[in-house]
Amino acid sequence: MAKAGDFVVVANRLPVRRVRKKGRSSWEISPGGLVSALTPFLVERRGTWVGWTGIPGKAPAPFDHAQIRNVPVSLSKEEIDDYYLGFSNDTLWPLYHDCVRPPRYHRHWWRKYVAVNQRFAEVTAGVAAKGGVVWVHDYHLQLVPGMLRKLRPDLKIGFFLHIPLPPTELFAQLPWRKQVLEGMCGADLVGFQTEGGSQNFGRLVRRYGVGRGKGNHLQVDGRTVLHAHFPISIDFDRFQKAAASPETEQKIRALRKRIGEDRRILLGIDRLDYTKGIDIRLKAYRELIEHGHASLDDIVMVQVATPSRESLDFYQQEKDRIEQTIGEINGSFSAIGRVAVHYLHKTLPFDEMVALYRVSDVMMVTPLRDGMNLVAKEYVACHADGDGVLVLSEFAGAAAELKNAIHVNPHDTQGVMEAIQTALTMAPSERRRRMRRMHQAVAKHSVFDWASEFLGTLEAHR
Ligand code: GDG
Repeated sequence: MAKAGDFVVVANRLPVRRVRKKGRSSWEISPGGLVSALTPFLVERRGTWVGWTGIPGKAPAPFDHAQIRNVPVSLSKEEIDDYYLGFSNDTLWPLYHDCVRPPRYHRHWWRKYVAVNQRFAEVTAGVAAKGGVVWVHDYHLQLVPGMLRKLRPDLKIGFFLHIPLPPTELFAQLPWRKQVLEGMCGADLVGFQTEGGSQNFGRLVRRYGVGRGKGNHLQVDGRTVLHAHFPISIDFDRFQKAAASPETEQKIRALRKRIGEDRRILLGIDRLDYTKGIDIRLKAYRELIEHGHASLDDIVMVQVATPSRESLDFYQQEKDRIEQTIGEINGSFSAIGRVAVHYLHKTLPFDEMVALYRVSDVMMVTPLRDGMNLVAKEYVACHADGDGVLVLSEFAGAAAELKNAIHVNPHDTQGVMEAIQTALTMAPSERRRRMRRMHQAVAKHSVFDWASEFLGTLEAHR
């Protein structure tokens, strides 16, 4: 029988967040793909989750919530600035996304990144059972596998990077590149979203002399480190069911009434992040109208941009730029009662997001670089009807699986505009054929398959 500490997940954030209702505060599950993917495994194995609560200061004592043991790690205000906002989101995030913004390198950020990773490793070492399995997540915690291996060589350690790993030419910029690779190589299994990410890792480890070997097996300090790609997915049934519910039908009718029965809807849903290419699709949309390729009597755009990392300059600038562009488009082309772009800067409730996915005729996913992009898969899962067209950047990890999307190069505005035109004029039979194929592909590989494939490979590793 499973005992406490046999299975430990380590991520920057805990799966719960503190909420205040009627003057009383309590813990609530944070909605999100990773939490729902791992919950069944955690419950079955009496699992533990190590992470930050989201609140600065001293960490509360470990507690149980929804059958999962939560072990909080403390972060001070200064550590949030340097480890989280600084090194994780202003150094690694832009560097790993093809330097679409210049990464900033500061030694004091790095020092805090090391210190916080060490704390996560120590807390984890204190709760993992002998011979237990530990799964570490994402770019915030790349040093944890190496640190944990030193503290607890008996553990089986897996690491998964949710964002892309760039090629040598870019990764080489990082002043602490060798330490980061050594940290990741503390794991027995290192997982990536795409084959390209996994290949980049192998090359980098060999290039900087951290390990040797061919193919996906690296020899590091007398151990074998396996690296491979495990494309993440979604809780397909949840989206499919929600999309087919009578409540969604009702919401769709209400949306249609407000937006216009005959106008085709072009949708974007993203975190407001400069990697997501929101500006690109706006530019393409603007040109489409400006050059008379489409009329606002027939089309309308809806862009949901959920607030994200707003204290960082690049995010603030991106928000200003997007809002200015939308203002200009609406100012130039809208008429009373016929808006060109509906813009929502907020996080929508799940059921409203699903209704938008269902009602939209064209989904625009145009990131400059994206680890996977779950929005693309969610849209497809909501279209069991076989309708709807997905315009998808070739630089999103999802492009490898969603081959029947209209692929675009997001650096090519003309190409994006033509792709939207193609989507709008595609014959219904072709549209359905493509969507059905993508729907089958996503149905075949849910986020639960992703987690069990990763854990199965980790447990089989010797
Ligand atoms: C990182 C990687 C990788 C968005 N707006 C609303 C809302 N969302 C939900 C979506 C989706 C999630 O947020 C966004 O996931 P993405 O995958 O698109 O992007 P990142 O946040 O950048 O995620 C990415 C992912 O990790 C997983 O490994 O795919 O490449 O960058 O699930 O549904 N949810 C609700 N309201 C909104 O307004 N309820």
